[in-house]
Amino acid sequence: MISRDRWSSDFSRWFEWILEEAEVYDYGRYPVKGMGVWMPYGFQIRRRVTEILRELHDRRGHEEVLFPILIPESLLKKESEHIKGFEDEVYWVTHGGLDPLDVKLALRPTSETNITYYESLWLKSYKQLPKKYYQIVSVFRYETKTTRPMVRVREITTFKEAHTVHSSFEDAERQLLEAIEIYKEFFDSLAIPYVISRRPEWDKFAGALYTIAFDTIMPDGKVMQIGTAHHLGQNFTRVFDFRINMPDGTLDFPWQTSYGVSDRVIASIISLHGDDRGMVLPHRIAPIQVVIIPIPAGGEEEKRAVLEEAKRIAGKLERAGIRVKVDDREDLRPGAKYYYWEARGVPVRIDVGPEELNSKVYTVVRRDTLERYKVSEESLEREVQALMKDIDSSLYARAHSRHRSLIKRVRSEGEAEEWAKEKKGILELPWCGREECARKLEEKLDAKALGTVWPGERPEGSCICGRESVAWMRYAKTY
Ligand code: P5A
Ligand code: ZN
Repeated sequence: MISRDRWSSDFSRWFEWILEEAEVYDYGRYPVKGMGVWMPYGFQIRRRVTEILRELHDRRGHEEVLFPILIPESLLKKESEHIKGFEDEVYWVTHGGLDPLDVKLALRPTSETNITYYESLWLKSYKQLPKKYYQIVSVFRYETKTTRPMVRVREITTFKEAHTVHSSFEDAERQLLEAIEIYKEFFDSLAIPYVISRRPEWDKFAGALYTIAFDTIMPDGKVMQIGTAHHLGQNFTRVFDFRINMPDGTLDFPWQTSYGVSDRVIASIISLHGDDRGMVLPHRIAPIQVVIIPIPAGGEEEKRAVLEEAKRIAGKLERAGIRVKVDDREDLRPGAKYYYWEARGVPVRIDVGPEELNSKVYTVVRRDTLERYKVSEESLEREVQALMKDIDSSLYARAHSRHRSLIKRVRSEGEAEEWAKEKKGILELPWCGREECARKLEEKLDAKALGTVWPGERPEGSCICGRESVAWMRYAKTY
């Protein structure tokens, strides 16, 4: 059992504590490193997050598919940059039972290769394009950096990968804008703040022309990549000899994009909206939105009456479409129940005791500020709905104001070095566009170049080398 730690001062221990305490994700006990178990409560959160993803992709014409988990070596190796980027992260299946396989099979680290192979069989004409597929699956990466629950796992269990095909470079570029819109809407709906950067050439996805990334700032000030979108050009379609009939009558290789998010999104929700008591969940993804605690007093009969009243109220809220739970456990005192549900991030709590039984005015407590309200029966549903929305906007406001306060724009190396003393959040500095200068700063600041502000913005001021700047380059300590 990990002891309770402070969200603000010892974030990484807090994160491990809350996953266990709130029974979200059992990590570290599984006998394979980098793999965890989604427990029932965590699974409910995860399921609601994937439902949002499905809705967002379906609404914009993406079609859900499911590809095999094994990719033969020959397919995975087709695109040379891609395999160069992934070869030291692939798990290989080499045997079937006792027999060595003639072709090694990879546990997919991502699915560009096997999906492109099928696209080349299915798609013959520009008239079938654009085509947008996605799947939500497990992928496997033999990560060598420090593994962490949800954040850097070796089985990524909630990998939403979208793969699209287009008849022109420009149309693929437009698709990236749509991907960015989808992710903006997704993160906004979960109150997760982000910055969008164009990753530097040397840090783009293996096999891509360029990569646009979403990053968020974790409570400890370190930055985490929470989503990426790649323009793949014709890199994969060429090597798969995937040609289509083009509008001008020629045969040519189509253009592709891919974009993905993972379990890291759930890690961000838990982390960014947490506090010393545990999680605070946005109501859309909260498995339980309202918990009702019967406050016993007096004799058995009164106890029964209070429980009946709690259930009656629960029924009313349920009929209004709210996810409610009455905590009728006999062996726990109300204080222990408060603690229990606060850790699990239930947005609203209602206390029902003998007094409420008579007055029909209930004590309602919001999880984020722990403020209490007296609410009468007639307005209970309305007030609870309003309160949940209000909690969501407060989570949004709190996370975004913290996020903004951790982005620092400077124009001189001196100020950059000042920032490097603490290295909290993101630093932005004018950049001339040459790798050499970014590398120099990475070393000097002991931080990573995240890429340039997207959409592009030309700063006033010059790069550390004295040349005119072409973009703002971001630096941060990263996960
Ligand atoms: C886009 C989808 C891809 O794999 N192929 C299909 C493209 N991009 S990516 O950047 O490599 O990964 C997409 C997102 O997955 C998250 N991620 C991880 N999450 C948890 N554990 C890991 N080991 C891990 N590796 C990558 C990142 O958020 C990344 O943006
Ligand atoms: Zn420079």
